[in-house]
Amino acid sequence: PAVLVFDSGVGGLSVSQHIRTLLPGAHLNYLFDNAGFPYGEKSEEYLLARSSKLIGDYLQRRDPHTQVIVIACNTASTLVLPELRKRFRQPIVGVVPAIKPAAASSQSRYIGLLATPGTIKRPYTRHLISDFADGCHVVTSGSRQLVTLAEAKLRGETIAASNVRACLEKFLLPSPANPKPDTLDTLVLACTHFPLLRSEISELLGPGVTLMDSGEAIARRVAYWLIDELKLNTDSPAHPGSAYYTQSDGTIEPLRPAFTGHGYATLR
Ligand code: DGN
Repeated sequence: PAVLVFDSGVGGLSVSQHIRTLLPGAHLNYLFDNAGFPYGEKSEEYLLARSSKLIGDYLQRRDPHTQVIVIACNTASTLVLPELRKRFRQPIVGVVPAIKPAAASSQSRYIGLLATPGTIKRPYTRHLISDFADGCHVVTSGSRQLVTLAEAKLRGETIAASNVRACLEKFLLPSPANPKPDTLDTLVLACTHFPLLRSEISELLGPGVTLMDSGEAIARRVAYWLIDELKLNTDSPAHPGSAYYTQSDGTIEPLRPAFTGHGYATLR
């Protein structure tokens, strides 16, 4: 069964890895909008039009048999899911900040939310916090730079700890929004690029802070939609899948060689 994973860049790879682990027999394709990257501060109109066009064209020209579409990008998901669900018949799985599980597991009732500036300012995210933070104090921070660092890491570049640290200052230093930084025990990684920097982030925040993302929950949701097919296909071998990139006019091109979902090398 074919699953399309969509992101602006390599962030969706963090989600793809969870899907591959849970569903090794699934046929996983990857579409990344490198020409539209980064999504973090794009206008809502742009993101809506761009994601609908790309996914529509992909389904029409590349793989009409796609069974599940994963919007592996918080910045897009917190905005475009209702519109995409209206337009396409396939189930659409989105990724949104893991505020609810973070609030459920925080002992100190003091949590952080790290995302792109776009995700932080969305009404959707504000409602998630007011409805599901369950009385926890929530420190939020939007970072564009950390997305760039994740892309650089997957290109094989060395990432300086001081650069990652600069992106985490809001959680490390006291301020009116974060009066007691030492109390923070859970950080939500609400951008799919950020789990790619999990070890660097964890090193800086220390072992007392649990990092939470939505990758596993997304994989379980994809499995829910594919369960019948997978029952019929339990022995099917892992499929290499294909990756596609974009040109600025929105044309979709296949990447060669085939996408294996591990590392940036195949995504250039
Ligand atoms: N990976 C995307 C997200 O989860 O929000 C955004 C990255 C970007 O394009 N800025």
